[in-house]
Amino acid sequence: MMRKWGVSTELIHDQHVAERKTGAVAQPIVPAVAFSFETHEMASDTVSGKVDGIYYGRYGNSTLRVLEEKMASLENGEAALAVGSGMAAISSVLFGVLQNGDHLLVTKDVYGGTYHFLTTLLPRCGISFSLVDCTDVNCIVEAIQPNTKAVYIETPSNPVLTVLDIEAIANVTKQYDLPLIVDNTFMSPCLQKPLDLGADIVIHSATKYLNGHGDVIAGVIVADAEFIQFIRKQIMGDLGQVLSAWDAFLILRGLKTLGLRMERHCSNAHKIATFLESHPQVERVYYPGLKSHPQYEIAERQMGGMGGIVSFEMKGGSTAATSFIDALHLSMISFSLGDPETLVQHPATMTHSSLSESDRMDAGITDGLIRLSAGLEDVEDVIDDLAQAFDKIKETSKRNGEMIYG
Ligand code: LCS
Repeated sequence: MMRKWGVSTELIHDQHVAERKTGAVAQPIVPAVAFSFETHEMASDTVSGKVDGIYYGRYGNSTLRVLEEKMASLENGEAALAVGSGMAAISSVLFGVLQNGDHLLVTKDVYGGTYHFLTTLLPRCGISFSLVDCTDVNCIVEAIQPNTKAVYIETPSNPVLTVLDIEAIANVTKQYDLPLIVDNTFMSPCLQKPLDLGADIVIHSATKYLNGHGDVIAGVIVADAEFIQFIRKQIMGDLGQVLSAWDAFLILRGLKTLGLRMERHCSNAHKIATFLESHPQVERVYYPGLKSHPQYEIAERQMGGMGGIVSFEMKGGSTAATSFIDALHLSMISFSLGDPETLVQHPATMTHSSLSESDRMDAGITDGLIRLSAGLEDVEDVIDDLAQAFDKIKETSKRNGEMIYG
């Protein structure tokens, strides 16, 4: 029997065939909205779903199909759907599993946009939710209500990198016959495959590592073929969340280097986390690869690498954190993550500004917290940049007679 391909080979060759007419190796972009049929019967069978096919661009097209097949294969799922953003993936999955009167159980620290959707759009549709500490499976069991219809987790979480035991949570959700939805954005299928651990639906913001170059907004859902077909026809199509063929091409191109990029993101993040952990101006560092991380052992067992995101809390709270960010030269102040550039942001006032004060505190997002997305630079240059910013704010605080750093 042939040995199974390694992940980097899979990323490059899986579902990849040279274009038949010209032999082109790079993925052709098909911008077509309309797809023609030889007979009326073939057209009507495609619309009804009797035969699988592509018929109108709002429901997908042939470039998207290549991306979808590749993502299904990488996540070891039956089928996938590419959509216009990570939030389109999240909203269409949640609208797919929930309806008026239902309840959703959600891990207590999720991306701020997901929180915004939970607190604004879901209640308008008569859907309730509870934020739960999913590091303890007993809390999940206790929070299940008679109308609970799904469990939604993000691991590692944005921004404090809480690692959840997917297998242990899946054991509970299976017992209660609830679908387990996992946002796998921070890991990519290179580092974590939630379906293999018992999850039912995987979501990605492809805007991040999958595309990897900061020039596409996109999302991907991986699940069983029936659910994907339902979302494609009933939700994505009606809400108009489709991705463009050009963006699908860019993600397919980005995926070819995902293996290499993740290696560099992880090793840069680890070195940055180690530097930060020993720095006297830092109160606490959040990185799953550090032994001090509360779920270090789960991370070691569950993740193929510790990821590219490091969060840390500055001594001196909000003023220290924002002055530090302003003092950086190389790292860029920006939303998003998973780009070649090291990106730094202040979750309390940027990505997670929509959280209520108490939910923000429950999620561990203090005023002094900074999130850093390690880029692909030479890590010494990033560390030098961080070091000069620490020195600069220390001098300023000394000049102002503050006693933050002793
Ligand atoms: N899931 C996670 C874990 C995310 O971090 C994001 C975006 C999304 C889903 C939504 O993806 P999008 O619709 O933007 O493609 N995270 C962002 C962040 O941390 N900063 O800016 C966006």
